[in-house]
Parts: sequence; C-alpha cells; structure tokens
Amino acid sequence: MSGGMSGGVSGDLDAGTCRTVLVTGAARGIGRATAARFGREGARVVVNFPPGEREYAEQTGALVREEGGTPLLVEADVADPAAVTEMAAIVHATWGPLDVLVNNAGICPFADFFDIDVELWDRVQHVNLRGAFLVTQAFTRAMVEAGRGGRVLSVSSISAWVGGSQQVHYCTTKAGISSLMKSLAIVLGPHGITCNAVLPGAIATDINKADWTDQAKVDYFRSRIPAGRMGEPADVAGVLWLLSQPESAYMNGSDVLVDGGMFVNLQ
Ligand code: NAD
Ligand code: RM4
Repeated sequence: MSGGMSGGVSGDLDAGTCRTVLVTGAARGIGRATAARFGREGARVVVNFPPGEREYAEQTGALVREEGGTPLLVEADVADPAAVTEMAAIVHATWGPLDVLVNNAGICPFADFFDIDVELWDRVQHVNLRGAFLVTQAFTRAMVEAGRGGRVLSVSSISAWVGGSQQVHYCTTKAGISSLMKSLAIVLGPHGITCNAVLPGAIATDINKADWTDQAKVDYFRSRIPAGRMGEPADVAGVLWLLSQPESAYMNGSDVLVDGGMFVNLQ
C-alpha cells in the first residue's frame, strides 16, 4: 500500500495503489460486473450480498478471482444497521480501511402508486437510501482516519432526474442518493475522499426483467437511445472504474449519467 500525494491533492489516491474496494449488492447485475471490473485491476474486492443470495455471491467471487482480484464475501442486508456495523468490523479486521466504496445495492418492485403501502414504501427507502447512508457512514470514518483519501461512488439512476408512474417509491430514493453524495462531497472532500453519483439509464439486469416483458416499452426505450441498444452491466461498471482513478480527483458531488444518450433525446 502506498499512501500520500497524487496530482498535488493531499490525501488523494495514488496511481498504482493496491485498492481495497467494497461493492454492495454485488451478488448480481451491475454490482457483479463492477466487482469483476475492479478484480481485473488486481483489487481486493469485498462482495456484499443480502441474506439468501450466497450462491450468486460465490459466482461473483469466482469471477473476481478469474479476473485476477481477491474476493471477500460478506453477507449483510444494507438496510440493517447491526448487519452493516458487523460487515465494517469484518472488512476492517481483514483488510483495513477501504480505498473505494461503491454503494450499488438497490431494489425496484414496480407498483402502481395507489398500491404502494407503507411497508413497501419503507422497504424501498431503507434498502436504497438508508442503506447507502449506513454503509457510507460505517466505512468512511476509517477512511478519514487512514488519511489516504478515496472514493465514494453511489449508483443512483436516471430516475433521480425523471419520474416513473410505477416507480414513485424508487425514484425518490434515487434523487435522495444523488443528494446524499452532494452533501457528503462537502463533508469528506477536505479529507481527499470524493463522493459522486453514477446514473444508469436502462440496463439489462434482473431488476427490470418483469417490466421488460412489455415489448412495447422495450421498443420505446430502444427508440430513445441513440446508442441503439439497451445498456449492459459492464457499461456502468466501466464508468465506476474510471471514476475510481486518480484523474477524477477534482470531480466531487457530480451526477454522472450513463444512459447511451436516452435522457437528452426528447425532441
Ligand atoms: P439487480 O437486481 O440485478 O441487482 C441488485 C443487487 O442488489 C443484487 O445483487 C441484490 O443482491 C442486491 N441487493 C438487494 N437488496 C439488498 C440488500 N438489502 N442488501 C444488500 N444487497 C441487496 O439490479 P441492478 O440493475 O444490477 O441494480 C443495481 C443498482 O443499479 C441498483 O441500485 C439499481 O437501482 C441501479 N440501477 C439499475 C438500472 C437498470 O436499468 N438496471 C438503472 C438505474 C439504476
Ligand atoms: C432505473 C430506470 C430503469 C428501470 C430500473 C429498475 O433507475 O428507471 O428504467 O428499469 O431503474
């Protein structure tokens, strides 16, 4: 591990630092692709997964290893404060403070507004937003104390900027995550820890499998995307990797859209 200076920014990550990375919700989808992407760079990758998904997490761990990284599987429901505290204790005892935290865990149970009861509302808020708060607080304290800077990258969504008739509960969490990164950019920036949000557009994963059985909707999305295709998990993972690099040191509090151009293609 090398600490110290990079690009004149005290406490910022050095190029070549042996990175320790935590990806929440890394059992499947964008989280899995992100864990593998960091693995390709030889990183030590904490693969977080929720109860019931160990089998998927083991597949992610195998991928990280195949790519050349070192995985550490840690089960924790990110919405559960006790589980997050325990995860932090395990990671810190094993590898010490993180260099990069990727808040990725999220759920989107599509539902009509009038069908959203308070339990569903709370669960989506708790996994998506409270989870990002809890995990960031649990891990950045040690990053600050270590004094070598780092990155907090949170997977928000194009849904932070647009609404969804069946995503009333979900879109609010994504706007919240983008906002969380902006405030934490101010809190953690002086310590060389930058906080940015990545906003994927329409990415083919389990989260929208049911929604995309509506072929008309898929055709509509595709017609809006200048790239001519839906996104893949690797499209987002690649940008998360780019933002972990020393060259991104002056980006702090940004919303970074990764949608193949869908958002701007309105007229
Ligand atoms: P996915 O369903 O494939 O993955 C979700 C991941 O979150 C899974 O690995 C799951 O195990 C994990 N997870 C769920 N609840 C958890 C909990 N309580 N604790 C820990 N982990 C938990 O979907 P995805 O598309 O890969 O989603 C990843 C992130 O990307 C989410 O935050 C989602 O909102 C965001 N996103 C996805 C899209 C898209 O179109 N797929 C677009 C914008 C943003
Ligand atoms: C994203 C975006 C996608 C949707 C997923 C679940 O934020 O809204 O279109 O499929 O969430």
